[in-house]
Amino acid sequence: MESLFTSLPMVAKIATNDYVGFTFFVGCMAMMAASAFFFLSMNNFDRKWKTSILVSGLITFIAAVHYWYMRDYWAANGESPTFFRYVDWILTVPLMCVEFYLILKVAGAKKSLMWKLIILSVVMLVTGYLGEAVYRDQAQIWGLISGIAYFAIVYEIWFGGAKKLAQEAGGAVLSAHKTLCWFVLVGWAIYPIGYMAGTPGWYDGIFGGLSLDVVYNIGDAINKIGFGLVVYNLAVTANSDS
Ligand SMILES: *C/C=C(C)/C=C/C=C(C)/C=C/C1=C(C)CCCC1(C)C
Repeated sequence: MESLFTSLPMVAKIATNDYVGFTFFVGCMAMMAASAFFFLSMNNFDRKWKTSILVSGLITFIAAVHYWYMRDYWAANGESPTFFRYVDWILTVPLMCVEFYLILKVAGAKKSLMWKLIILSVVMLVTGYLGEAVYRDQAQIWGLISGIAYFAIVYEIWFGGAKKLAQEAGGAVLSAHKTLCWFVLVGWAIYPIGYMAGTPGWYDGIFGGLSLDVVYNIGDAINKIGFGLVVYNLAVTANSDS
């Protein structure tokens, strides 16, 4: 009997009160399901929207793979998988910036808009990583710099060039742009809460009791899958208009 068990791959147990492990597990499944949904529905749309749906699928697929590793890492070490987390973000957040560009292309969006958003997002994430993983003693300062880059993104899409383009496009594009703007303002604001929960600073008394990973996992599910569904909904609406 023993040989049977030793030849089976070991699967780590998930304790009933391990909320972090649970959200990694469910997050992984949700990202996989969302990817299948976006990829399989891609061909129902005009060429114009196909790329946008493809990018939605890529975002959830990249996340699914990282969640697979993060779930394992957590189960094996009981520590935050900070490295995998930020590798995931550095790939998926710029892709979300690409989504803004793709849907505004109908109104003549230029690549410079896309690069501006991508560079700001990279600054936001690299400084966040430095504060969370490298210079934890100075987490407040790095978090502040990251927050400034975040607000620059919010400003650009709510009031800057991206907003003008959305207004020129009007109709379904304008309403999808507005919804995505809300995702960035409210949905993305979940992340600094996770950061404050997991790093030392003046905010310890406020967010210290929360789990950084649970907060990040909730943020990812809302933002990655929700963002993709907004784009999907735009493609459905615009497809039936034309
Ligand atoms: C799919 C992943 C997404 C949408 C991740 C977004 C991450 C952020 C908006 C992170 C922002 C941060 C700050 C604004 C300050 C503290 C450090 C960060 C990196 C957690």
